[in-house]
Amino acid sequence: MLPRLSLFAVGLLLIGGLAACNGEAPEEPNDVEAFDPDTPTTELTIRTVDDQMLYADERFTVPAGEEITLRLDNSGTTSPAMLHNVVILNTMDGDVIDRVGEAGLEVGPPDYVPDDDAIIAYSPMADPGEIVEMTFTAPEEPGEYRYICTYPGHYGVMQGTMVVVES
Ligand SMILES: [Cu+2]
Repeated sequence: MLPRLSLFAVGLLLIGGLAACNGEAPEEPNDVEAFDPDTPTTELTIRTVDDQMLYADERFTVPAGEEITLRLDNSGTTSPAMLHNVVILNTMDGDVIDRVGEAGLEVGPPDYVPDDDAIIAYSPMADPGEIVEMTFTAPEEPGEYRYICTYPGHYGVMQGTMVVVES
């Protein structure tokens, strides 16, 4: 009887240890302010939706040719499934989106980003609870540009639109 109880205790300790590891993710979501998706800006933070494969901000607007500072706030808590990045493409073309999105799996960690001419810029992978930052020069050509998350299995639903307007 005693050995069984001990095993049970060890099991509890293991579960406790795992819970402690999960505790690295913040209990509260990051306190990041929303922005107006239609007002041109050179500095902004895109958020994700809790533990879903979704950007909370699926659209933002930047002035053409300007230096942009873009942060990604990963509000998820589940690792490793909810790693996210932002990969900005020079197109809205569905074939290109599929090509880059599916290549993420082949490339693997840490970035999951292929070497592809269609990529304007990309962020590091953000762990749950992490905010990552990227800087890039906005395209000179006004229009709409797709951004996607290339973590395996995400790009199909995890997409947004960068709008470039004349500055
Ligand atoms: Cu993702």
